[in-house]
Amino acid sequence: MSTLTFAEKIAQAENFLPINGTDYIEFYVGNAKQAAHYYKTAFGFQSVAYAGPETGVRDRASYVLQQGKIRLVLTTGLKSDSSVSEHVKKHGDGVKILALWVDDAYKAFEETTKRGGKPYLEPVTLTDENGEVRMSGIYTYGETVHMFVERKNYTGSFMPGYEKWESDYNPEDAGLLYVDHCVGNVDWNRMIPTVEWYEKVMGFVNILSFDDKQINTEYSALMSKVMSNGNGYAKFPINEPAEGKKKSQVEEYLDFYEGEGVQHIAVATKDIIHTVTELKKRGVEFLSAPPEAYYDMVPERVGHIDEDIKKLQDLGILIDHDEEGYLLQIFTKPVEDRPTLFFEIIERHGAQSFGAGNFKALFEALEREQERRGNL
Ligand code: TYF
Ligand code: FE
Repeated sequence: MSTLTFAEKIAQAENFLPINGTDYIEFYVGNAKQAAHYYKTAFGFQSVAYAGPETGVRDRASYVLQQGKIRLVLTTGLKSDSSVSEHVKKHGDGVKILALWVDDAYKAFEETTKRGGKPYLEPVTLTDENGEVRMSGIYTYGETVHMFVERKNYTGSFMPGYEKWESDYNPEDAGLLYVDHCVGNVDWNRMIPTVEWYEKVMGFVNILSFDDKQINTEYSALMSKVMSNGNGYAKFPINEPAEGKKKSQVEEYLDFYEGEGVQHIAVATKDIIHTVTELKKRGVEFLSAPPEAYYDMVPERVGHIDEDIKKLQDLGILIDHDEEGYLLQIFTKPVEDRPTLFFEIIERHGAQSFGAGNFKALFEALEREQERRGNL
């Protein structure tokens, strides 16, 4: 049992790859125009930029949305031979790129590829009248990519190649602020190699681990290790399926995504009651609430929290704590027809952990959905 705090653990990370945060998350989807409408209407994202045939891009169309510091890019292929269309044919809608904001995209590429990172994009400098953006990229698990984005003085809406997207339709935001963590699902026996890849290639450290004994409800067995960079601004838990009574939720994902990929994106809010109330009003579907007994136990299990437990219960929000504080979290159902990517909404009050005390309640709710799909 380690006695280091999270701050002490992440301080052990190497710093050959300074990261300032998540720059953007790019989804490859079947219909970017409609996906953009969904993320505006249901999640409260705002229109930022567009690239497509009108801006000189021939094979794809991309819509950039923003809420707080969270930037999403929704990209679709315009012909079946586009690499975007091929990705969507295999995986369905999903995350292609987890882009990290770095100080030096050329150095990021050099440092990571010399440690074994597989190139996706050689360093390039993109320029327009608003300045310069430098980018490079390497593959991580599956076909997923980490792009390194350097934007010291760029004043345009997103990056060269995109035009400002001014829309007459601007639903109010829902209080989402920043990306807290992005979770990857990897194949059987691939968690340890993936963790070692983050250590060696990216200089990350393992700050938390859950084995299949801890994460095993009746069916939903999995193992998980959380990787962090040196300032905690980039956190990537890695899940692997484990043997259980029936099919692991991670295995269901791998079957339907047809490979490894991003399982969930956790986005932070300062007022989860407001955020979740808004999202529900706008049609976002969440996993069902745990039973009454879960909420009866909260004072005993977690201690004092500032929020009204009754309100959290009405919304189905989960509560957990660690040595450093508490956290509130809730999970959407998958946002595609394939049971693949979903979102987590999280509000941290000191706690830097991931809600291990909620695993049982959470995974039982997940299993009810898995059962309804006939995949248990
Ligand atoms: O990111 C995490 O570790 C938590 C817990 O399928 C979690 O959000 C882990 C696995 C999973 C769903 C949530
Ligand atoms: Fe999470």
